Amino acid sequence: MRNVTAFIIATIIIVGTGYIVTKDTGGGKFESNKKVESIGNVENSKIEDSIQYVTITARGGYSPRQSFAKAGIPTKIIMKTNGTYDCSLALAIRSINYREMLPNTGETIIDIGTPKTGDVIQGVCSMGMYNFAVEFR
Ligand SMILES: [Cu+2]
Repeated sequence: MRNVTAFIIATIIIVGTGYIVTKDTGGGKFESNKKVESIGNVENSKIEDSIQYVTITARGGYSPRQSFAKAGIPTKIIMKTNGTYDCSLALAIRSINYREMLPNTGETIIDIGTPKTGDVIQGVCSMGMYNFAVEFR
């Protein structure tokens, strides 16, 4: 298990480096923490006890791929998996130095602090082929 984990981390680092150079061709209109015009109209967040939760499902990619949430509120991302066995489990959110393997089934809560207006949180799988972005407005 330790070897597998090391391999995945190495993959993330190698692929992640290439990703920075080549950029994303699928949805690549956004960059982390830079102001963008708009990256979609899906709102997948709820506020409970003054904390905003943004829910992203990981299975064969991330859903919704592009969504928005409110700026200025302490925010956590809930990564949901349910029988997920593809590489969307190997998640990196570079702007907060997050790199983890999600469980095959479960919910993983990631604290992203309090985003400012225009911030974009971008997650990417270890191979760089799946991604999601949440814009804070
Ligand atoms: Cu992948």
